[in-house]
Amino acid sequence: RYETFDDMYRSTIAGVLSAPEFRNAPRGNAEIEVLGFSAVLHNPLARMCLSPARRQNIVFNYAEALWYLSGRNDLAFIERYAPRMKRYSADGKTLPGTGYGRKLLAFGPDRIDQIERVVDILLNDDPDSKRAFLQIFDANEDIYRRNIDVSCTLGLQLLLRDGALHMVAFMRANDAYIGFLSDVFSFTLIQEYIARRLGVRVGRYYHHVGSIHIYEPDLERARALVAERPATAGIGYPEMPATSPETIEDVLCAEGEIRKGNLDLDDVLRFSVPAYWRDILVLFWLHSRRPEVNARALEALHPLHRHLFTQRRMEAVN
Ligand code: 5HM
Repeated sequence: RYETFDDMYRSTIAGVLSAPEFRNAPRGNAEIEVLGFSAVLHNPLARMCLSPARRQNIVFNYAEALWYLSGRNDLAFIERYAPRMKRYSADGKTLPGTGYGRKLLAFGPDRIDQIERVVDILLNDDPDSKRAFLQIFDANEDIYRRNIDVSCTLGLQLLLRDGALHMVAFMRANDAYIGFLSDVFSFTLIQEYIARRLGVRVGRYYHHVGSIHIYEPDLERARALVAERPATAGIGYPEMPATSPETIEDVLCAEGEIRKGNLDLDDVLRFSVPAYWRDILVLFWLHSRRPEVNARALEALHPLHRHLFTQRRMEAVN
């Protein structure tokens, strides 16, 4: 059990490095691997990695979580924040496996909004339910080697217990150095969003993986990360306020305007969404103006966002 993701991340990587069960190369990619991995995160708001050796891309992390909540799976949205995602798109337009948003908000031919369904079940149908499950991987996916983009996440279960919303994530495969960081970030943000929709506390986050692994090219950086002295936070974590689907739509709409260059900093700072979401828009705005770093925008950020953004910028400069 871990209090923060920072601890969970470091210790998981150390575990895979020190006691790999297998060395193999699925689809030709050499890796070390552990099977049947599980861990529990007690504070899902502590979803950031503070390591100076890792320098998490916080702008991408929020963009990915919002991309999931947008219900879209288009490359255009996420490519702006992670140009390398293009490699996983077979048609150059969509990411049907990796773009979980479509699965979450418009699953299958009936376009089931799985998030609204679990909110409705836990609010109005059966708060004790064990069925509030957001299915992601599905049997219609082409799982032969020829497909470059198959969902790694099987699904996310929500359980409302003693007034707190717990999430249990099931993954068939997880890259402990790269994917783990962004997956836990996005999933716990979705957990927090659903908890706010229900008006309940955020509970624990359980992470279960069939194959957790580190790819050969990342081994050196993974070793450097575990050798480093653990970072101490000392800064509080941002806490999401009550958020409706309309607020998410407003945030996505503002992201679109920032993308088109239509908003200056004052427009963003005045934008009528709760401060938590405005902070994330400031991150997108800063990203849109790179390599320039606007001091006033930086100053407006939550201290943790400022720390992570600045730390990442240093890497870009170095
Ligand atoms: O061969 P396979 O489909 O498993 O290759 C995809 C790899 O991407 C996974 O094994 C995992 O290392 C990584 N991955 C991840 O960690 C991919 C996704 C996208 O669904 C993810 N986390 N969310």
